[in-house]
Amino acid sequence: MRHKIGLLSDIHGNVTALEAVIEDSKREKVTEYWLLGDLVMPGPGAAELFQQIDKLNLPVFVKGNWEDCFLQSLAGEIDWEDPTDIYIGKLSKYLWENISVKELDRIKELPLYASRKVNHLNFGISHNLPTKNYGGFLSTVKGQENFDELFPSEEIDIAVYGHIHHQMLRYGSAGQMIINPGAVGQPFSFRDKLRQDLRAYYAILEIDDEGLAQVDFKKVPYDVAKEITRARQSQLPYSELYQTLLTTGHTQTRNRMLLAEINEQFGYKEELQRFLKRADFRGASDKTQK
Ligand SMILES: [Mn+2]
Repeated sequence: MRHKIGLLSDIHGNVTALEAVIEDSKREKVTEYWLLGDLVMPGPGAAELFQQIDKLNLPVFVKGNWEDCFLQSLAGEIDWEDPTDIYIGKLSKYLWENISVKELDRIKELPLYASRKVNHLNFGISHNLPTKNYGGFLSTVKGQENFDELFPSEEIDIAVYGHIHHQMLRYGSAGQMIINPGAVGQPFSFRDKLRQDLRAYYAILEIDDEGLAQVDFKKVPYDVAKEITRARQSQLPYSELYQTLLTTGHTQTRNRMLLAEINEQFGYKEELQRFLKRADFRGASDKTQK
């Protein structure tokens, strides 16, 4: 049987990019989708992201590090001296306010790793490493031994992961394949000329009875101005930084000087401390509205 599988990763709250990719994938007659994590933040997308993915045949959804950052912020795991922690905390508050209990529970229940058999091929699917969804262990320049850790079992023929925001195809030491579809909502390259291509990236695997017939690395144009307007209208915190991200490809997550200035200007630290102290608040189970 012939399958066309859409690999979607690192949407990062960018609903407009996600919509464009879904539309393109329908034209391509994709039959199922695997979501490799980092669906949320720092973009304005919240409940709409779930509405979009719920329209898809989506048997795989693994948890990215930003999903964990969100849950950790809500659990109060914040270094109050770190402007980046406050930035992520404030974005987490925004997301919490704009999703339902059901969606929050869904994020909590996501697995780190999934495996699928398609025809005779075994796939291993993770955001980053099968047991660790964060860190730079699998960036493009790392050594072969790092990439071999994508294969926790001898059974796996093809490993699929996201996280590094680069489209990539390479091999494991035992001849296995490794495929990364790049980022839907936040494409990136260290190289200036390559980073100028800020379309929405994803990939399609075509699998037939003989094997992996085709890997199609795609880049889909989308309406960046519309996404920026969405961020403003949703009153997304740090929306000016989000605009910079969408138009230059540069994230400000680790620009602690700039984040400290914005946090100070809007009183985000105190606001977040008040929010997390609320008696009716503590993660999912106590959330009764929306
Ligand atoms: Mn990630």
